[in-house]
Amino acid sequence: MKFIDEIEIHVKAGNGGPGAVHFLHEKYREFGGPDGGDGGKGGDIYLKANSGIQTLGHLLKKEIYKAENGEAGKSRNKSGKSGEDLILQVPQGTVVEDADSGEILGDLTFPDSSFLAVKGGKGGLGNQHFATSVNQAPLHAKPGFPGEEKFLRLNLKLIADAGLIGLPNAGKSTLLSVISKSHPRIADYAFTTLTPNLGVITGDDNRRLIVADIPGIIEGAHRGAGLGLSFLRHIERVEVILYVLDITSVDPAEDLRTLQTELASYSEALTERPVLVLLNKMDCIDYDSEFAVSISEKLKSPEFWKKTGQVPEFIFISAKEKKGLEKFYSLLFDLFQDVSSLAEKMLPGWKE
Ligand SMILES: Nc1nc2c(ncn2[C@@H]2O[C@H](COP(=O)(O)OP(=O)(O)OP(=O)(O)O)[C@@H](O)[C@H]2O)c(=O)[nH]1
Ligand SMILES: [Mg+2]
Repeated sequence: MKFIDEIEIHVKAGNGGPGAVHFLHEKYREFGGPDGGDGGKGGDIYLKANSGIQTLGHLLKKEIYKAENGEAGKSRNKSGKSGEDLILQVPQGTVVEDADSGEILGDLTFPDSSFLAVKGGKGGLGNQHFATSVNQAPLHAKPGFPGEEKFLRLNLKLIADAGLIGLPNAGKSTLLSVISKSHPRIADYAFTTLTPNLGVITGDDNRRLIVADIPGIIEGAHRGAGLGLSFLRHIERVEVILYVLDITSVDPAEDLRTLQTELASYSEALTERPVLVLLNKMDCIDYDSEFAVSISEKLKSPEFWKKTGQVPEFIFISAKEKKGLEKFYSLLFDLFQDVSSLAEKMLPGWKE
């Protein structure tokens, strides 16, 4: 199924059924009173978070989603059957907006959370209600009320604790594949990853963190270069940013600057999150080479970080050879000491 993370849907709840006009006919009682029952209520439409679904693509199938109408009232004061509710399954992390006003209506982040999108109309009253002392045989009943109708914009924001941010080819997907059971596509060319991947890291004490791997970001991404920045929505809610740099690049520190600038142009708030810097592909150079030392010096200097005001930890790793990962885990889990991991709230409902 194609990964679709933003769609608009048209939803229409069921109409209420009409009330009935009916009179009691019984043996020996030819002119019994009015006994027309009420119409049934129209079905509601709910959106429900389902951890087994990863995209909104399946909702592109229909032009309009309609819940069932209520049935008409019956004789003998019997109400019509209510229309059945319609439940649309969406991935966890779906944000619901009114497409016309832009108002945020709901956020389906928690497992099995559900949201009443449109309400079915009430059924009309049957003629049983309209008998009066002057009119004991009312010939009218009420029609049902129409069901609500809305255009909704659904926006998927994946749920993750930490997000991998890097230029294309830095090794983000390779890293995700070695720290979790996730199997993202990995290749030696830019923009291998076209849609986000999630993986779960399990720490020594069995604490878990969800890590998101997203497509690579290049200079000018905020103006649409490369794959643009829209994928950053998937890390909007992460607690920690993990910058992945390729140590074999001409100037990894400059790469980091590019990433910071792009991130800031998407959301200043994102740049205020705690950061870890991962210098990947260390199997390709010596730790004590002049180059490695000069990068370390740069990343240690408060001058480099003066905009954010915090000098983050950085670690040399090799995703390919699984080196430096222990230190990475310990620093990462340390950052989550005071914040609760979303994974803890989401799992076990969430499937890797
Ligand atoms: N030598 C070496 N190569 C690595 C390492 N990590 C990743 N690679 C290689 O770098 C290339 C790119 O890796 P990916 O994991 O696809 O990179 P990515 O950052 O996900 O790239 P995009 O999805 O295009 O943004 C692949 O050929 C990997 O095998 C590493 O630690 N050492
Ligand atoms: Mg990738």
